[in-house]
Amino acid sequence: DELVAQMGDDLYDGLKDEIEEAVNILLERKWTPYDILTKSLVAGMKIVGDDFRDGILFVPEVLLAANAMKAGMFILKPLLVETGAPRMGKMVIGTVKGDIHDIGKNLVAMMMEGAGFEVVDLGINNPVEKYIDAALAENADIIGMSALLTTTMPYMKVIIDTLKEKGLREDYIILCGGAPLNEEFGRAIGADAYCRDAAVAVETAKTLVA
Ligand code: B1M
Repeated sequence: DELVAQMGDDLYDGLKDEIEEAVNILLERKWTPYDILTKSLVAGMKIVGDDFRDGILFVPEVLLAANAMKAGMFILKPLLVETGAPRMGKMVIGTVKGDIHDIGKNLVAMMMEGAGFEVVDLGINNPVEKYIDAALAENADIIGMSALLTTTMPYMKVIIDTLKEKGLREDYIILCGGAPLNEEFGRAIGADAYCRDAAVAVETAKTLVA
């Protein structure tokens, strides 16, 4: 699709207005919000990520791309969330300490809400106390952790170990995700599951709360 290819270019160039316009056009063409997310925005961000890794793009450009992506997600959010699905349970989710990446976490939060979960978003750069205080105060069923850096992902184990120390570990379903993680890592830190993407997070949460 020509428009989707153009969106890839526009995301790469950080063109927020163009991304918003294209998302609206795809909606008019009856694309589902989920397809718009995954096939245009997430796919486009992958290219940005590859060129960031390879030193072709730098932080300022990637920030612009991220902002354009967020603008697109902002349009899709109410459509993903308003499904009238029955209430499934409550999740607190945040990006771990030292890490400010939030696009993937936001996407997971949106899709969880769309699936009927109540979501409390703790934002970025969360120390262990933030997770635990919120999980207790909100009477959450699920704790979700996101990390995008190899240097911040070990902090997830700190959170789980602290819950264990306090005798709270078994009170929550603990899900983790983020690009540098894998299933083995999830097992090693003692999470209930590693979730490859937002759709998997929803499916896993549904299975585990049941
Ligand atoms: Co950053 N960055 N970044 N960055 N950045 C990565 C992660 C990197 C892989 C880029 C690269 O080199 N290819 C690299 C990490 C390398 C490593 O750790 N080995 C990197 C780096 C190095 C950095 C800085 C250190 C750069 C610097 O300053 N020199 C710095 C760190 C800042 C910090 O956190 N302390 C930095 C900064 C930034 C920006 C601010 C410019 C920006 C973030 C903007 C924002 O988030 N508001 C940014 C971005 C955008 C990226 C890339 C390009 C894209 C991330 C993204 O949004 N992807 C990223 C490259 C990449 O990931 N390949 C990169 C789209 C998103 C939908 O996918 O987040 O994977 P993702 O989420 C998925 C799944 O992983 C999963 O579901 C989501 C949806 O399907 N998931 C979960 C995620 N969290 C989950 C939680 C769950 C379940 C599933 O809980 C239940």
